[in-house]
Order: sequence, then structure tokens, then C-alpha cells
Amino acid sequence: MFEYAPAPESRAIVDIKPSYGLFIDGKFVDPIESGGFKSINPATEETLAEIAAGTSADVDAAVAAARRAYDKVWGPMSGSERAKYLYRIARLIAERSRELAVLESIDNGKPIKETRDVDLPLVSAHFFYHAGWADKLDHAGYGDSPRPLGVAGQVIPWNFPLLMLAWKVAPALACGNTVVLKPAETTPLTALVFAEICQQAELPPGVVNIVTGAGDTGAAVVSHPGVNKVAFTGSTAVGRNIAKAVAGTGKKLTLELGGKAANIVFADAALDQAVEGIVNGIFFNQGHVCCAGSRLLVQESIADEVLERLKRRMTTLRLGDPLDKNTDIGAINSAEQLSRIRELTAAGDAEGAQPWSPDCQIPDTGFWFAPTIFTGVQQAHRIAREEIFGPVLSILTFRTPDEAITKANNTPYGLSAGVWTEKGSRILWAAQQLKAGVVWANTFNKFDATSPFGGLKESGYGREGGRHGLEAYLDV
Ligand code: TXE
Repeated sequence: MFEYAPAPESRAIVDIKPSYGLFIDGKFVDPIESGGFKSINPATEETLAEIAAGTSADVDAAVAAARRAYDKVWGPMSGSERAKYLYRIARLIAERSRELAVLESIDNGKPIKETRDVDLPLVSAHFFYHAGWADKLDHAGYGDSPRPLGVAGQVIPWNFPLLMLAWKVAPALACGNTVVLKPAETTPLTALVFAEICQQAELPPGVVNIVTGAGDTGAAVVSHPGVNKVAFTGSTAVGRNIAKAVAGTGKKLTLELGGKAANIVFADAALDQAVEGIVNGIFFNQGHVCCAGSRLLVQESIADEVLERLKRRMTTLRLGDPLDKNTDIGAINSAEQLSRIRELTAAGDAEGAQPWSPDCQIPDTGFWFAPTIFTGVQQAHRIAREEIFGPVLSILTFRTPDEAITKANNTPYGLSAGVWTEKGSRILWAAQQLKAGVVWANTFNKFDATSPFGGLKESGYGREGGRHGLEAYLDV
């Protein structure tokens, strides 16, 4: 139990409108058919705003606007002109970052400490970084006569709403494409403020279009014949459906799907750092992270000590009001996600693993889940195989480095992994052996606009960020 400091980031600095339309051709418009849904604050269950649900007719209008903008304005524009708009957007995001951080915390449930210090700085960094690429893609700058693809249809999830938008929109625009983006239904608000920022930046109408709605709206975007490129981040199940919908259409596709990352701690690791890395790996953003270190593999000789230190550290985690700057664990994003987490932790109990959580007070309203670790986990258990996407860590042990790698790779996913050891040669060896798109050494959950991110196996394909991320939005 903790005394919370009063929330310094006041709700008063955000101006949430009672309802929002769709952002098409530079304007907010009503959907063609009436209907919508509510965005709610997962920490309080209060309704934040009524959100329009776009149908395929709205998607038609958005794709048509994106096509006109591509053909007439954005496609023919020089890279240095496009860069000016991207720099303007990046600066406006940086200027409005406090407001956007508060709004993201209210709509998503994640702690303000994270939206303020991680999400928003990375969002503006992505726009600054890609602004810097726009003119380098002209002429000889890139070397391979790159050309944009046309209209990009992008569908994003709710775990990093504005950051996932930035990962998709910034490279698309830098390369000369126009965009129709569908935000997640539980977290549309920062995307709608981003639409206002596009207006503020005087981005030509139709270059960015935002169509809110649920999965059917997303399906209409990705299957639209006027879309040339599809980018999706979300569940592996939906990713599979999208791959089928796109097959044979000639659309370029990138998929960033689930994960079940191993965080491997060798006996020679610096344990204080490793314990911080384990905590950050699984409890950052309530574990709503595709690359979360959700399986701890700890060498048997130090397992008891690591467990004791980890439990001690977990008793200091503060769960509660996302707007309190001392909060470490915010709200679970939705009732649906909470029930998925509960289903999998119940399976962990039923299969004989032992759960442990620190004593923490769960608020009466909203969606919450205490940080939890399971010991006695077997590789066959569901909690060792399936993505929980919550603050739940499955702990397994290993004796030899080879066994660690075998266990780490024993998953259909391949997004990320972590290695904790003081031995440099072991880091290089493990990075070679691990079948994961990202391997962190003596750190975890580090992201950078300059570095490619993406998965292997059922975690998807394609890269976002860095030079490699541009390839998803270019023909050469
Ligand atoms: O994902 P969905 P959900 C994983 C995580 C989580 C599970 C379910 O394990 O527990 O997925 O989450 C849109 N065509 N991840 O149900 O449904 C949807 O509207 C086109 C991992 O939220 O995949 C939303 O905008 N689009 C992940 C987006 O897809 C469709 C992040 C993601 O929703 C669609 C989120 C369809 N047929 C969840 N159906 C990660 N990789 O980070 C839904 N959508």
C-alpha cells in the first residue's frame, strides 16, 4: 500500500471534445452512415468521447482523397518540400507533447511517466528522423532511384497508440506516399489530435486520412483495391487474415505481430541491473508490449537469488492512477484485455505453476491486474507459450547456455530477446543463436528511430525504423 502524490499532470490541460468525426481530405467529417462507439478511460471507466465508426463507404472516400493527394501534390513534391512538413509536424508534436502525454495516459491507461518520458519523445523523434530522410531519397541521395508506392493503408493497435502511428505515418510520408490510417478502437484520441496537428502544419488535404472504427473498418482499409501498401501491427490471428486478404493483390505488406520473448539471465550477470531489466521487460506498459520479456530464463545456480531480489523489487512497484507521476503500473487497456489476461493466468494456476504478486491495492473501478510472476513453469504450459500481453512473467530455469538458447527459441514467435551476462563473447554468440528480430544485451525495451525493429517467424515480417524501415514504403 502506498500514499499517492496528487496528480500533477492535470486532466484540465487536455480538451476532449464530446464527439469526433472522421478525418478525410483535411477535414473532420461525419461518417456516411450514422453510428459510433465510445472511447473510455480504462482507469475510471468514464466515457471520454463518442467516436465515429467508419464504414467501407467512408474508407472509399478516404482512399480517394489519399489518391488525389498522391497524384497531384505529395507524389510530385520534392523531398526537401516534404521534409519541411515533416519537420513542422515533429515540432508541433514536441510543443504539444505534455497535452498528448496526458491524453494518451487517459485514453490508454498507461502511466504518465511513460507517456511523458518514452512515448512522446519517441513520437517526435520518429518524425524528426524521417524528415531528415525525405530529401536524401531524392535523386542520387539514396542511390537506387527510389519511388513511393502510392496509398498506404495502415492499421495500428492500442498499446502505443501515437507511437505506432508515428512508426507508420512518418516513413510513409517521408518516402512520398499518402496514408489512410485506422487507429485501435479503444485508443483513438491521440490519432485524432494528430489529425489536428496535420491541419496546424498545413499538410495538404488528403495526405493523411484517419478513419476510426473497429476491425471491420480495418478490414475495409486493408482490402481496398486503391491501397498499394498495407502495414499492420496487432495480433497474429488478425495478421494472418490480413495476409490472406492481401495475397495475390500485388500490395506490399508488412506485419508486426505478437511475441513471447525470453529474457535470459546468466549466472555471471550484474544482478542489480538484470533485475531492473526483468522488471522493465515485463511490467513496462503493463506488459502490453509485443516485445515484452514475458519469459524469464534464469540460470539454475542463481535462480533463488534472482527470485528473491525480483520479489523485493516488485514490492516497490506502485499501481494506480495513470496521471500520478509516481505510478509504475497503470490500468489494463480494456475489459477484453483484462479477461484475456485472467484466462491465461487461470490456465497457469490450473496447469500447476505457482503465482506470486506483491500486496497492492486494486482500485474499485477501472481495469487492473497486479504485477504477477509464476514459478514452476514448464515449457508446455500455456503461460510459457501464449502471449499474455499483461503484467505477468513466466519463470523457467536452465543449466547450460545451449539449454537457454533451445528454450528461448522454443516458441512460434521471434520478435525479441534479452541476454544478461558480463561476458562479451557470450552476448555475440547468443545474438547469433537467438531466432529473434531484436536481441538486447544488458538492457531491454530500448527503441530508437534509427534502428530497424521487427520480427521473425509468427511475429511477422518487414522492419520499421532506420534505413531498412524505408524499404517497406519504396520501390527501387
Ligand atoms: O488485437 P487486434 P486485439 C495481441 C495481444 C492481444 C491480442 C488481441 O496478444 O492480447 O493481440 O488484441 C484491427 N482487419 N496484440 O484484439 O484485433 C483492430 O481494430 C483489419 C499484439 O486488440 O489484432 C485494431 O486496430 N484490422 C500487438 C488492430 O487491428 C483489424 C498489439 C489490432 O487489433 C481486423 C495488439 C481485421 N480483420 C494486440 N480485426 C502487437 N504486435 O504489439 C481487428 N483489426
